[in-house]
Amino acid sequence: MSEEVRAYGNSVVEEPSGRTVIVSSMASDSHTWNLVYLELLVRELGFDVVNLGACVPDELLESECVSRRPAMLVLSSVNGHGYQDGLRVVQRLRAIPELRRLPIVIGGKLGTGGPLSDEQTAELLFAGFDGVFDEQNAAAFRHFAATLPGGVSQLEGA
Ligand code: B12
Repeated sequence: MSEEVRAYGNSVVEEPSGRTVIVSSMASDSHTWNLVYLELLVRELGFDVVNLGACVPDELLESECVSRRPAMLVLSSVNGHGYQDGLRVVQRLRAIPELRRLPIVIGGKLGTGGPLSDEQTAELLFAGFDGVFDEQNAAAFRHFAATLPGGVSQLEGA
């Protein structure tokens, strides 16, 4: 086994590989092609991807992040509830000590009235997101991901 393991509670978790990114929807959202798109995009950036799929319960997101210790968590929502779901989920994740420094971003169609307001975006960032990407802002997301350890820019520089 190449990765170090250590005890955590009643289970055994792997130390972060630095190359795995979790892509996920949140509990209310059943759309899936957005996740397929993100999985391909993140792979193109040089990462391995674990795609948790649609309608992911908060508890499953928490346990997957704690056990896999990914390089980043990418949340996607397009059903219009992303702002509310995102606020709830990121506060829960940030309350877990192991996940306080995990890069967490969200994107998609996050509100019901078009793009989020600057105030709503600021609230999501204040609640714990490292990036909030409107659906038209894939370039900014690519830039963010490429600066993470394990991303393509790091590999090219090696
Ligand atoms: C197919 C579809 C469905 C299917 C989904 C089937 C499936 N297996 O995915 C079904 C019928 C189940 C469905 C249901 C609903 N849907 Co629907 N659906 C669509 C539709 C027509 C296409 C979505 C799609 O697959 N797009 C293709 C993918 C690749 O594109 P995308 O999802 O837009 O994602 C892009 C960007 O948003 C961005 N992106 C997404 N996530 C992220 C994350 C990051 C980090 C970044 C950088 C970018 C990013 O990148 C992607 C590529 O550009 C859209 C309308 C449309 N034309 O977009 C409505 C749409 C998303 N649905 C909508 C709604 C309202 C619903 C329902 C609430 C309808 C209802 N009353 O029941 C339910 C919600 C169900 C639920 N619990 O979530 C609305 C959402 C409105 C909003 N956000 O304000 C839309 C926009 C339709 C509309 N114009 O009103 N839907």
